Amino acid sequence: MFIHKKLFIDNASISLTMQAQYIAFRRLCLSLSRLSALGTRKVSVEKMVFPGHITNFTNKLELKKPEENQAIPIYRVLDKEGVPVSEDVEPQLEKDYVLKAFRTMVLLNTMDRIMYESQRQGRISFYMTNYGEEACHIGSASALDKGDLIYGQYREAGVLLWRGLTLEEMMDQCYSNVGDCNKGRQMPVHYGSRELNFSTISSPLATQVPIAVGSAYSFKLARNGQVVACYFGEGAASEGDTFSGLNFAATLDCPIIFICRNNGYAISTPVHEQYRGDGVVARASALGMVGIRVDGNDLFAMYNATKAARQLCVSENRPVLIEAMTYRVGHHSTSDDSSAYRSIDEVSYWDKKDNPILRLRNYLFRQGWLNEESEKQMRTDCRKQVMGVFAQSEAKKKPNPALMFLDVYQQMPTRLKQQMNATKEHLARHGSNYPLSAYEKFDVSAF
Ligand SMILES: Cc1ncc(C[n+]2csc(CCOP(=O)(O)OP(=O)(O)O)c2C)c(N)n1
Repeated sequence: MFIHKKLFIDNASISLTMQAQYIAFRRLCLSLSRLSALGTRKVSVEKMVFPGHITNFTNKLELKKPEENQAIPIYRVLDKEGVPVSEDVEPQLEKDYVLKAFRTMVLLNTMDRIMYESQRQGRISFYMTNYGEEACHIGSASALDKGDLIYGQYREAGVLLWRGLTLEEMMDQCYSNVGDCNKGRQMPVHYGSRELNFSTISSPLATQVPIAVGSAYSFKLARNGQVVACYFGEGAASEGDTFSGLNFAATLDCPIIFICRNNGYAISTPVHEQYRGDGVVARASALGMVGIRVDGNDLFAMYNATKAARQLCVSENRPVLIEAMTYRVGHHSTSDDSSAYRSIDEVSYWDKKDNPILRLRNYLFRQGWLNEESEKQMRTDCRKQVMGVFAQSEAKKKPNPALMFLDVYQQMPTRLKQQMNATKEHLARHGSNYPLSAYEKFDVSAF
């Protein structure tokens, strides 16, 4: 017979095994504002029945309907005209920062237009634009620390641009030329940068989420004061990996900010076919995580929310989920024609009436920090800059084809070496059938 040591809490006695669960769950309960009153309430024997749960019994048969909960509101600082929504939330950010943010948004938009056209002309194989999501990227990225590690999905080029990835590095990646960080191996827009702490993007949706949590856990153990930021779309949020990642982050108390870009569509799938609940942020409290829904078209709101989330992550080792409400103004990718599944009027509203770049532009004009002339100059400069780099990237050769055999493993296995040598011999005999002039020399001497 086992005799459990007893712990007495307000007349209730629970076993030691339950004690640990009790403490963990009580901490969680205390953190949720709607349950905060429990902190002072007496816990009776009847309440402590099931491991890890503290709540009342009820004799009222009530099926909980989610529609009875109020939808979580959207935090915003500027309205869609670029006017602060109230005097108390007047953005406190400095002129230099705001102008730099605006310029980065315009630069991203300019690059998108040129690269999109480039794909239409068959100069690159694929492209994905960031139209409509510029403030979501720049607002969040600018609130992070340089040492924070970022995992992205594929539609976060603005985050990289803000971090300092050069236009040249981006275009080289899209052209899969010698300057490409992936050595020409991945599709366009799959950027990455070790120097900028941005983990290389890969296509399978949501796989970055649990990996990002692992990194955040290692940051926690290292106590390095850094956080991880992990971006994903609301479509990717339906993947099993997203649930696993969020749940691990919550139970392991990881310093990670999840930034879900809810842009209304996952290719042709609208959100009403993606989920039935209150979007993605409602899942935060279900998992014991802090959450906030933000107007993703509002640079200031994104900045403030990310900054606050970061502070909480660092000071309390708690994950935060930010749901950024935005709209995918462009097609999903160059392989998509979105007019097949959504109206031109709908797109036009978000492009012309509630657009993050226009909103910030209006704010800057009102502040007297930008005018017609300086804006025109800025746009001309951005275009010149993009076109200059574009021409350079296009002129560069493709990488040494032998590189396709490198980095499969850290050390090249014998069989792979044999395949590489066989390819070399094959090209020596049949090279005229391949576009070798566009490539650097097939060279195996380096490895
Ligand atoms: C595991 C997996 N399933 C399906 C796909 C195909 N796919 C690529 S993008 C995409 C839609 C993703 O939508 P969302 O996460 O909302 O991001 P958005 O494109 O709107 O930015 C799908 C289904 C994939 N890449 N990986």
